[in-house]
Order: sequence, then C-alpha cells, then structure tokens
Amino acid sequence: MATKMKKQYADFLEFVKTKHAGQPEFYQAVEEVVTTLIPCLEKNPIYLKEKILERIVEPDRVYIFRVPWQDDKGEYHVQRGYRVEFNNAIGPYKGGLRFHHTVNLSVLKFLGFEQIFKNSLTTLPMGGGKGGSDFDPRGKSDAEVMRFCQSFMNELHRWIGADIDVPAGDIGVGGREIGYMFGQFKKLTRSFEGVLTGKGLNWGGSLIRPEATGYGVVYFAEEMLKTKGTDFKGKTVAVSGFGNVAWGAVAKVNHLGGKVVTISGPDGFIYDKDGIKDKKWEYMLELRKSGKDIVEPYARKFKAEFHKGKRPWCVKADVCLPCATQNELGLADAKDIVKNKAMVVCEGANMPCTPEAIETIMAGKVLYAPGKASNAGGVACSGLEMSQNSMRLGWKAEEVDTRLHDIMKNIHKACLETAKKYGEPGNYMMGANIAGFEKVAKAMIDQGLV
Ligand code: NDP
Ligand code: 2IT
Repeated sequence: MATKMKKQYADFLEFVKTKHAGQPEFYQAVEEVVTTLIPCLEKNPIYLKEKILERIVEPDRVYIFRVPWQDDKGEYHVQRGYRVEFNNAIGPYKGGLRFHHTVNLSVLKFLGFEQIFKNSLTTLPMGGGKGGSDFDPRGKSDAEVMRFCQSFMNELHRWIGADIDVPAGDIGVGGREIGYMFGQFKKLTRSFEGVLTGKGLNWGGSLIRPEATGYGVVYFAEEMLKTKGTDFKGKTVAVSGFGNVAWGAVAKVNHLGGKVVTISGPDGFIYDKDGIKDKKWEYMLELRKSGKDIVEPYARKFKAEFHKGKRPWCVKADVCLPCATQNELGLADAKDIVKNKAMVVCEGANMPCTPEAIETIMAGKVLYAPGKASNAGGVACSGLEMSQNSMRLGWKAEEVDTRLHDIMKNIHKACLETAKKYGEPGNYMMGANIAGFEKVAKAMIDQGLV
C-alpha cells in the first residue's frame, strides 16, 4: 500500500513538474509540501477523493500586466507586474508584493503557494496570494519609485479590495512603496479601506507591523530552544540579510539576552564578535536606506570583519536565522552548521534552505523550522492590522505584541502536536505542512467544487 501511495505521489509530482515546466522554485515548494503530506493523505482518503492536491497547486487566477514608468531623466521603461491569487478557501487572498529584478512567475507562485499554508497556521481568516514586479527600487529616487508604484496600482486596483485581496510588503516593498500604492488606490477607487497592510501609523497602519516578522521568528526560535530546556540568554546567533526581517530579528534576540554576530548582503557577510546592538543595530536601517545592496560599510564603520562573497553559516553559532532570500543556505552551509553543533535553524526568509540542506540539518539532529511556520508573524500582524481597520480602531503596541507572541507560540504548538500525531515527533516541517493544509482542505471540501 505504502509503495503504491508513493508511486501515486511520484506521478503527481511529475505531473506538476511537466504542467508548470520552467518554474523550479514553484516545483521545489510543491515537492516539499506534498512529500510531507503523505501520512495525512493516507489517513484521510477524502482529500484524495476530492482531488485537493490537484486543486490546491493550481492558482485560482494569475494577473500579469505591463507597468510603464518614466525615470528622472525622462527615459521610458517597461516592467512586468503580477498578482497570483492562489487560494481563498479560508479568507481573502493575502500576501506581500516583491519588487526585485529576480521576480518572475515561478518565484511568485512558490511564494503564493507557501502563503496558503502559512496564513492558515496563523489561525486568522486569510487566503494565500503574492505579487510583485521585476522593478528594483534600490538606487531609484523617491520620485521614480512613486511613479512606478502609481503605474503598478493603475492595473492592480481592479483586482484587490479589503474583502477580496489584501497585498502587503516583501523584499523591496516597505512603508514608502505601500504609501504610494495606497495613495493611488484611494485616488482611483474613491475609497479609503484596508486594502493594503504595512500602512503608515497615521493612516490605518498597525504598531509592531515593521518589527513583526523578525520578532515572530525569534519568538518561534525561543519555543524551539525551550524544548531543549534552554533560552536565548548567552546564545550566539547568526543572522543573514540586513533588511526588514533581519532588523526585527536582531532587535528581539538582543531583548532576550542573545548576541547576534553576523548580518549579510549580496556582497558578503559581517562578523562582529561584540554583537550587533544599539548604534550598530540602528545602523542597519541606514545601510538599507542607502539604496545599495551592500553590508561592507558596516565593517569599516565599526571595525568588524567583512568576508567578501561568503555566507555567515561557517560561523560557530547556537542559533541560525536565515532572513535574506530563497535558497541562500545550501548543502555545504548545512554541513558547517551540523559540524558546529548549532541547536536551531529557524527560517526568517521564505524557503531559504535548499532541500538538501534541510535533510542534512535534520539528519544532524539540529532543530529545523520552515519559514511558513516561523516567519508567519509578519502576515499574522497584517491580519491584526486588517482586524483593526475593520473595527476602525487601533490597538496599543503591547496588545499587538502580546497577540503576535501568542500566535507564534500556538503555531509552534500546532507544528509539534501535528508532527507527533502523524508519527514524526519533532519534525516541524511535516507538522507545519499538515496543520496548514488540513484547515484549507476541509474548507475546500465544505465549499464544494469551485
Ligand atoms: P527587504 O529587506 O527588502 O525589506 C523590505 C522592505 O522593508 C524595504 O523596502 C524597506 O522599506 C523595509 N525595511 C527594510 N529594512 C527595514 C527596517 N530595518 N525597518 C523597517 N523597515 C525596513 O526584505 P525583507 O526583509 O522584507 O525580506 C527578507 C525575506 O523575508 C524574504 O524571503 C521575504 O520573502 C521574507 N519575509 C518577509 C516578510 C515581511 O513581512 N517583510 C514576512 C515573511 C517573510 P522602507 O523603505 O520602509 O525602509
Ligand atoms: O512572506 C510573507 O509572509 C510576507 N511578505 C508578509 C505578507 C503580508 O501580507 O503581510
């Protein structure tokens, strides 16, 4: 029976690979989920009968559009814009917008697919979606970014709405971009609604949203450490990236008494043995705002080590938090992590570890948490922003932070309980995928073949 089921899944994965040809990131995300769902599908044949897998890997719809814009010299440019509305079984489509030159349909479908399960894990009513463009805001003037965002929204506004589809930020999209897009949405639709999250505090945003993803990652890692009878106090932490997620994570590790010794950019990584805190942590914001994709100036300013072209995973650390981008931690890095006897790898980015790296980390008895569970704090806080917008109220920072903390603890618990129930205690990847999937699958069954 098990062999037959395995062939059935191999056939299904082959079908996905062929049907979504040329989309390696999307296939990678589907393969991970399907492989770990097998025990659940074997126990619950209704999901197979209802063809949930076939239905869930096909987005509800995908919009692709031209985004023309003019630079400060008057030259015209054309970018491609996307919105992938993946699944709305449990709530309006919800997920970020990514502006980066590497954006393509495969990347956005992987992110949208992951978002379905992540949003389900938050326990809040949000479906899965993702969008963005191959436009890169780095190095552009504010006026150029504004013109691009307005042009992007000229198309996007047709398909989004507070109860339909609610985009937010991701790589390259932060407060500035959300502001310009919200302004244009408002102008085009004559409505003031919670159509985007990550808004400014004066116009419907939520306290803690900028910090939420990084804080959430660390809250999750803290729960993982608790299962080993310990906490962040005195722990050495390696972080990759130097953007929004890395910034929030560094802050929270410092609050909890740990020491972050690395951050990284596309140019290499910083090793600061004294820890990245206070002024050094504040300087991360300046680095980001510089509009250059480099961390090297940190080394010059604070006399820390800069390792050109290298990743931080060779540094001995108790906790590793990859917070940069997909597939940034590969097999060789995983071997270093195991060799260095790290206790925890907790993903801040989406799909930062390659499948081979995950296998090696787990086989090396290092606790591993997948981003769809551990970085869910960002979208969870977006969900809290939606609630506040619906009520026309704003909560205090402490209230949002307490809710965020509870959500992360509950996701951690759900992962462990589900993994145990399906015979793989401690397997956070299996627990997250099955717990996220079952809620959506049941909703799809309840709502019929649509
Ligand atoms: P970026 O570093 O590109 O950050 C995105 C935006 O966040 C920037 O445009 C910037 O806007 C804003 N930002 C950057 N640094 C800070 C800061 N220190 N404080 C406040 N805002 C800041 O990418 P991310 O860090 O967002 O993404 C890294 C990885 O994490 C990716 O894999 C992504 O998919 C994943 N991820 C991101 C989530 C999120 O909520 N951002 C949630 C879950 C996963 P501004 O101009 O306003 O400074
Ligand atoms: O990957 C993610 O979860 C995000 N970029 C946040 C999405 C959101 O809607 O807040």
